Amino acid sequence: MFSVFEYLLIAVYVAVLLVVSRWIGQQAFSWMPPQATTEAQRVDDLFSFLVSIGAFIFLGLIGVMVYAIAFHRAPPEDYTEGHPSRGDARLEILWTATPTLLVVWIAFQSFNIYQQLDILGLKQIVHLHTPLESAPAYAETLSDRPKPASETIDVFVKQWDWSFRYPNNVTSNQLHLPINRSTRLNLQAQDVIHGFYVPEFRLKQDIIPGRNIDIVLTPTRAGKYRLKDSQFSGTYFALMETDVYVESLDQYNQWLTQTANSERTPVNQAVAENIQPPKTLFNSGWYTVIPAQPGIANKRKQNNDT
Ligand SMILES: [Cu+2]
Repeated sequence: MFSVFEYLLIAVYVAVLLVVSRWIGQQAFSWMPPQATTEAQRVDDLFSFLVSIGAFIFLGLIGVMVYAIAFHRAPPEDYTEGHPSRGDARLEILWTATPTLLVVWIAFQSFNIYQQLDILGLKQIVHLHTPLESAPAYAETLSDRPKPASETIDVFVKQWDWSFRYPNNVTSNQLHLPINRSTRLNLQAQDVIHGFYVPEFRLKQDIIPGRNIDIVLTPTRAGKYRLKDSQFSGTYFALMETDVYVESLDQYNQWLTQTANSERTPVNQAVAENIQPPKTLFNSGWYTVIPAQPGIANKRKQNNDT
């Protein structure tokens, strides 16, 4: 069917493609914001691998098309049909098995990384619905806790404000995280669904009212980041951003003691916007939730005020 030369050509082409698609896969790391957690590295490794596969398939197909157009072009005025090609069982098996194996492997890899991330994964959902377990539900939620973390920070979110309660009972509107230590964030929403999302952390977790949702993360890169709300949560949703500081343990502890000794009222952008007169003459009259004033910082009242 093929000449030796053609087999050689295909082999060289595949080898070049492997090198080029691997290079493109490496480039994928620079398309993302910096990696600031160990979790981000796992996610980016998978992404880079998927980009490599995508590049290999894309360039492979383009190459075959260009080859066909360049060397197997029909002569002018030739409108006859091409060589019929059907019923090749080997080919059928090859092009069914290859993508199937690839997709199964990607699914397995993704699931594996998802489990390693230790966010509220399938593991826990499946667990909760297993009737064979006789332990009471409250014991189960305790044993279901993900891997131990050296810090636990409570995150309270409401329309439209983030607040964080630290182990020494300090409450602040800023998220400070010690570097290279695993930290558990216990996420609690008061009103509607919000979402915890820091692009540099590569973790995104919905926060559902009435449920305590944990995520465990290990920051690896000092710096200032931006926490964004990933779920549309009403009128002042766009203002639901706050600063995240990843710093050394010393700086973190220093900040904690400093904040514990200063009592100040945090500024709430949503409240500030809400009391401003409307900027247009047209009043839609649409209903909106009036944003609540933030509680005084460092008082343990932010959980239940409305
Ligand atoms: Cu929100």
